[in-house]
Amino acid sequence: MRASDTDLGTIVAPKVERPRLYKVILINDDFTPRDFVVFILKAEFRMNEEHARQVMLTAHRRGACVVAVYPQDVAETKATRATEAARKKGYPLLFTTEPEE
Ligand code: TYC
Repeated sequence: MRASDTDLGTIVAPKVERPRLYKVILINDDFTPRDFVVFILKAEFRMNEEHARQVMLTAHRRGACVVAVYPQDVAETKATRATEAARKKGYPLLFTTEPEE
C-alpha cells in the first residue's frame, strides 16, 4: 500500500481502460453471389434484409465495407465463421478484422 492510498484527503480515481474495438470488414469479390452475401450478413451479423443488402452493395461498389464493430474476440470469431461458411459453399467471400482507431 502506498502512502497516498491512506491519505484520506486524496481521492484515487480507478483507471479503467476500455477494451479496444475491432471492425469486421466485408471484402468484395467477383464470384460470390449477391444473395449469398446478404444471407451470410443476416445469419452471422443479425442484420435485417435492407441493412444486409446495403452493406453488400457498398462492398460491391467500393471494394469493402465495415460490417460492425465488436471486442476483438467477437470480431475475429464472427469474421472466421462467416468466411468459413462461404468456403463450405465454394465461394471466395472474405471477412477481415482490423482495430478501430
Ligand atoms: N461482387 C459480387 C457479384 O457481383 C457480389 C459481392 C458483393 C461479393 C459484396 C462480395 O463482399 C461482397 N456477384
